[in-house]
Amino acid sequence: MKIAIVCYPTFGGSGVVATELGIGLSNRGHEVHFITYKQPVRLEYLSANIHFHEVSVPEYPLFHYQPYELALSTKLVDTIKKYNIDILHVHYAIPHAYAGYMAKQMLKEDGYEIPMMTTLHGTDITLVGSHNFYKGAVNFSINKSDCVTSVSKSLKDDTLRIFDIKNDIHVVPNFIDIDNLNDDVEDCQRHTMADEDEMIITHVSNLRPVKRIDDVVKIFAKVLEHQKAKLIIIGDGPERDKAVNIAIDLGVRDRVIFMGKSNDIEKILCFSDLFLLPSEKESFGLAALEAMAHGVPVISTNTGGLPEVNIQGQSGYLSDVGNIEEMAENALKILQNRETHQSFKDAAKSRANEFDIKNIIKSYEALYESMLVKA
Ligand code: GMT
Repeated sequence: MKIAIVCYPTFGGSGVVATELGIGLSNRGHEVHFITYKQPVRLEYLSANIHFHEVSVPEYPLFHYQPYELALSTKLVDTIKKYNIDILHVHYAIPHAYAGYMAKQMLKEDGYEIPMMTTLHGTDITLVGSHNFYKGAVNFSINKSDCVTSVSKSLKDDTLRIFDIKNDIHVVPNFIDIDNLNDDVEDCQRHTMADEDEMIITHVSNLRPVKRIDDVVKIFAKVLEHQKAKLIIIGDGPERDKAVNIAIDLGVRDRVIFMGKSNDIEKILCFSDLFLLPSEKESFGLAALEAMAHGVPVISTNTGGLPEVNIQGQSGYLSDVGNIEEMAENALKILQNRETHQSFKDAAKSRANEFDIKNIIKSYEALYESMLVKA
C-alpha cells in the first residue's frame, strides 16, 4: 500500500508513534510518505520506500498566524496525486484531521477518492480539542474521517463523552519495536551518571504542566530521605525552570540532572532503576511503555490510559494524581529490596512485550484494508 502519514515531527508521543508506525510499515513493504513541517525527529534515514515531504509556510506580514492548514491541505493534494497514494493517515486531530478532510474534498473535485484514518492521541481530545475554540471543528473532522482510532480505551471513552461522535472508534494501543531496542550493554554507561550505591530515577517528557514536573521532584526528594539516588530529567519545556527552583528549595538540586531533549533516551533507560510519570492526564503514556521495555518499573498516576499500560503491583504502582506521599513510598518499596526490584523489572519488561509492534501493526493494516474495500 502507499500510505501518507501526517504528524507533528517533534519529540511528543504522537509524532514518535506516527514515525515508528511509518518505519514499521515500510519494513513490511509499504511505501510511506511523511507530510509535515520538518523531518520527524525519530526518522533518522529515508529510503526507497520512506519519503518526507516538507510543508512550508512562508511568512507574510498580513498574517498574525500563518495558515498552516492551508499549506498542509495543498501539499497533501499534490503529494497524494503525484504518488498515487492509497491511504491518508493523520495523527493528532488538530489541525490534521481538518486539513486532511479539506484535501479529501479538493481531491474529490478531480475524481480522486482517498480514505482518511484519524488517530486520536490524547491532548487533541482532552486538553486542547475539548476547548470551545476548537471543539466544533474537531468534532466535525472526526466524524468526517473514514476510520477513527484511539490509543487507549480510556481515550475512546473520553472522546465519546466530550464529543458527539457518529462513527466507531477502534482502540489500537501504542507499541514498541522490541526487536530493535538498543539494549547493548556496551553503550550502557551507568558509571558516568551515578555511584554504585546510588539508584537512578528517570523522567522523560515535554515538561508541560500536565506532566506535573513539580511532583517528580517532590517524590524524588522524599525518596532521597531514605535512599541514595539521582534523578535524570530528559526533555525540555515550559516547566523546566519551575522544576529547577523546586529542586533548589528542597535542597536536592545537586542530585538532579536535566538532560534536555534527546534522541538517545535508550542510553539512559538502560541503566535507570525506576521511572516516574505523575501526570495529571495521560491518554496512554508512551514514555512509560518505553521505560518498561527496558525493564524499568514505573511509578505513575492512575489517570487516563495509564492503568492499561502499567500494572499495579507488577510492572510498578499507580496512585491518585498528586498523591506524592504514596508514590514515594511505592518507589522505595521497589528500590529498597533487590529481589523485589528484580521482579518488578522482569514484570515491566514482559508487560511491554505485549505491546510489540509486530502485534499492533497488523491492526492498522487490517483497518487500512477495510477502508480500501469500502472506498
Ligand atoms: O503530552 C505528551 O506526552 C505529548 C502528546 C502528543 O500528542 O504528542 O502525547 C499524547 O500522545 C501520546 C502518544 O499516543 C500518549 O502516549 C500520551 O499519553 C499523550 N499525552 C497526553 O494524553 C497528555
